[in-house]
Formats: sequence, structure tokens, C-alpha cells
Amino acid sequence: MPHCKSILLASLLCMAGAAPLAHAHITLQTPSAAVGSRYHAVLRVGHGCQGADTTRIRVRIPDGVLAVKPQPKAGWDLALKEGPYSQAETLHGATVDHGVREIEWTGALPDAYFDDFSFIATLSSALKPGDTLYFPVVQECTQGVSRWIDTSGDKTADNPAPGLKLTAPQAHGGHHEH
Ligand SMILES: [Cu+2]
Repeated sequence: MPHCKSILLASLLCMAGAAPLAHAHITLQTPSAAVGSRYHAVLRVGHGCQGADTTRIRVRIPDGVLAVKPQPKAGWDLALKEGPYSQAETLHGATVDHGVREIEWTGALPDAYFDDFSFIATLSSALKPGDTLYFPVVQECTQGVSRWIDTSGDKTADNPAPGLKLTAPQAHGGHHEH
């Protein structure tokens, strides 16, 4: 069910629930990064599903996001789904054609708290500066599911996917291994 929508009471509660800046659904704490760089993604989960506690966060990895490594979290089970990339990519001189396409953390996060979920990844140098990459997130809760999967770029959408604005490559090529 879309967040901050449905009936009037729900949307009033939603708006009253937090300050406008704090209430940003699920967002990337660093919203821009250079193509070809190693990126540390930090997904902030600011609330549950219409007041229900969060039990699972599932992130889809878009094309061009390579060599993903999630950060384990105490109290959370971590699962990775691997699969083929849509095209072969060159990484440190080697050709890679598959990798992590989905990360899933399963645990418990009360609606009254926030938490951060993080991973590192290499942004393919084949990506285009100026584009926005979207990381669709499905948030499962003790009651209900919020699907943050709108990739239209509409900031007023009910369920925007977290977006990463791509910038020009750094002068020195920019990435190093973690
Ligand atoms: Cu929200």
C-alpha cells in the first residue's frame, strides 16, 4: 500500500509523524557519486509501514553497479541473490558478467527507530554522468509492505525509489579496492 496516501487520517498521521526533512521515506545518505568510483551506499530507513515495525529490507541492484558487498548488521540475517549483469563489464582489466543483484536484510526495526543499511559497490565507467540510478527497495513489516519502487524521478511520488545522481568521472580514475 502506498505510503502517506490512502485515507485522510493516515496522511495526517504521516505528516505529523516527523519533521519534513526527517520524513524522506527510504533514501541514500550520499545522493551523488562519480561514474567509475567505489561508492558506499547507506540506505536510511526512517519509519516502518504505516506504523508497523520493519522486518525485512530488500534492495535491487541496478545495471552498472558492480562488485557489491553488503555490510552485515548485528541482529540481522543477510542474504544475497546473484545473477547475470545485463552486459559484460570490465573491472580492473577483467571481464565480469554476473554478481549481486539483490541484498536482503531480515531482522527487526521498531517504527519508533531509524536504522541504516549499507553496502559498497563499483559504479561502472560505462554509466552516464547526469543519469540517476535507482535502487528499488521493498520494505516488509509486521503488517503490510511498502514498495519503494517508483523510478520516475517524481519527488512527490508516494513511493519513490532511492536515487543516486551520477557525476563525471574523477580525474585520477578514482576507485580503490576495499
Ligand atoms: Cu515516509
